[in-house]
Amino acid sequence: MTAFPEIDRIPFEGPNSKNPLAFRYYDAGEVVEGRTMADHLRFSVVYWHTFRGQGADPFGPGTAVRPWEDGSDSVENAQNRARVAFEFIEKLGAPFYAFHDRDVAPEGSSLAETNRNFDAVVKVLKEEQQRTGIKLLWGTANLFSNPRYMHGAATSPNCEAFAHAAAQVKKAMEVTLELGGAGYTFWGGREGYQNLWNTDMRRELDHLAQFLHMAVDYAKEIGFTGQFYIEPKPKEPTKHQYDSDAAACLNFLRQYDLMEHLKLNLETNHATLAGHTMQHELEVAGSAGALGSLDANTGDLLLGWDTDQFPTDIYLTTQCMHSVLKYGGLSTGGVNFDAKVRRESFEPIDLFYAHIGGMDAFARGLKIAAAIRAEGRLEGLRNERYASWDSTLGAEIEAGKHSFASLEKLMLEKGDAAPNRSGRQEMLENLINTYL
Ligand code: XLS
Ligand code: NI
Ligand code: NI
Repeated sequence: MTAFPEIDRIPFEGPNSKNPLAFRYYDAGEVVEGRTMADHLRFSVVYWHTFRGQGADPFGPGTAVRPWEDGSDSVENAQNRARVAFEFIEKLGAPFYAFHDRDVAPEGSSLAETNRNFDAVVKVLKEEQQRTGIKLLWGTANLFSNPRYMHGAATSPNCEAFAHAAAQVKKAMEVTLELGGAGYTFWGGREGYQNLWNTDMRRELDHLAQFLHMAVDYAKEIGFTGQFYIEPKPKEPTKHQYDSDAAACLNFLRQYDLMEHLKLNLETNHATLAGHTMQHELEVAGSAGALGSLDANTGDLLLGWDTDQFPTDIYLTTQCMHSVLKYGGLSTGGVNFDAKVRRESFEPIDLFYAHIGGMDAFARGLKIAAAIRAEGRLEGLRNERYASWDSTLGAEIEAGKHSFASLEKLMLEKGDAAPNRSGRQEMLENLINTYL
């Protein structure tokens, strides 16, 4: 049985190709800055959008045509879907995938039954991983869909919701270990608040930290050495999510002594919802040594929610890959397409077009970023902007050899600071455009 009989493995055909089912820039084996594109980009397909998304919106039901679905919530249907997913990922040529526990298998009437359903599908995932060589980028648990988590999971005022979430994450970590996952992600689904009159923020944050410490402890206990990630998002589903942006996550991790255990999984549309650019978030995480993985997508300029569109903007992917290269590359992380096809793009083949476009956009971004770095003009001009810090005075201040008193003495003698230099913003923006 094949779900995509008309599609072969997506080939690389180069920039002149007119074939919409071919890569024009993503050539897995091409070497950039000493590593293959496949190794730099570590593309990953998400199960929740690509195999569970139905195209529903608040105004109408799903539109997606998925001929392999039998319409039931059975384990058999879930197992069959898993095989279809691997056929898709293999034909696309992405080396990784990512899933939530509840994406892959149906929830039963008790936790024990749910775990049995999960195991039955994990068996197929494992077989398919072995058959295809496709690997798990990260696993995660859905701690936000079931009504028991209406007030949050780790931050719920109901301690049994917390306990249930703990049991769920324990199982999801065991499965991630069994499938050889390179990481495990915590995205705070409903870990936030709708209203501060009914919220004990300090207590909720303490609980969230306790929860993450339990996960760290359990990883040690079972020998899971994959990377933990925390994924910032400012709002949706709650009005205010605690992990609102990279800076808030870093502050939380530092406050609760978790910095060494978690890195950040940054998502473009979450950055923009927070009023930041993705580049800003990448710099915040990267400069703190906490850049872990990317949830690659994009929002819509005119829509104010998490539209999770496939990234096609070369300027954006150039910024992403420039920061990734600058901070030493994605080691355990990847470029994970947390993106969904539009409701109007309802045919199975649209899933291919969407991912091919995203992969090509990132491959181009990688090549452009590498070209910028190879020429070094941008870096040179930026360093020049800070040249005063390499002078005697700058170096002395940086080395901690000055105080307010010594600097006051100096400035009283000089009378005023040396003139500033132009920031050259427009010139640098023009420079970047010469590489596009
Ligand atoms: C939702 C998040 C979610 C995480 C995984 O907005 O992006 O999909 O990536 O739980
Ligand atoms: Ni995400
Ligand atoms: Ni999202």
